[in-house]
Amino acid sequence: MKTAFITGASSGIGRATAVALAKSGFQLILAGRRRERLETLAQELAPTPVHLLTFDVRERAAVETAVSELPAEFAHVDVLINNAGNAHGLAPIQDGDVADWDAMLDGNVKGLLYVSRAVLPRMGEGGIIVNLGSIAGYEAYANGNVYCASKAAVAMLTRTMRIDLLPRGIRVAEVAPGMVETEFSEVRFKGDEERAANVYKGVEPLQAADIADVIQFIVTRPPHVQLAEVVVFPAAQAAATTVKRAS
Ligand code: 8X3
Repeated sequence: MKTAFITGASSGIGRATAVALAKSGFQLILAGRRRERLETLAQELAPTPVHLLTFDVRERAAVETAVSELPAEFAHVDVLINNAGNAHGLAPIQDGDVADWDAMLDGNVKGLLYVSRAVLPRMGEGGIIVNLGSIAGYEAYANGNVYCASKAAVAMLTRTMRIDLLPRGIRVAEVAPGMVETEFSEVRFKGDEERAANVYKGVEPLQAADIADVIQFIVTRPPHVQLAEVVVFPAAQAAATTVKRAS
């Protein structure tokens, strides 16, 4: 049985990916900050073997300890899904909140690095890493500043990881979604539900399961096939801020 390691598994795209990969016959290492949610998910996934890790990807020591203590049945990792990440705030650069900047750079960029560094020694020929980028990594938009920069870093890290890991036979992909309805906007707007709801107003956004489908496709390709970058929009979106809304 192949093993997939998913960060940010307690909600959104990570959770949906856990469901999709369980259906594809993977056993799962699910990492997240919210233990109770992970436990509920593990119950839902039964009889799929699941190992839970509770850590915040921003805490390097916690990441390293958790990965070093994986039990023998989960010691080899075939697929790593670097999904954990968030947007915090949407403000002009001159008004940015430093804590928001730190959270995005520490989580979206450094967290991805910490997890990859810890997990890579457990991966071998035929392994696949999928990094969750964003259309925000390809297009600048007003007030996106540090979030866009963090996702541009994910895009570039994906490309450079693919080069560095070529000799080891590890494939590396980036999935870059546009508008997906998850807790993303609630987190970005710090619980302001009205502002979050407005993001999806008059639009049928993607659901987490739509992105999970794409990830499932990437990680079930035959060994000679490497997806590199996949940008995924809902039908009503053509670019980061070009959206057709029903009035
Ligand atoms: C999420 C997409 O357009 O809000 O990463 O940046 S967007």
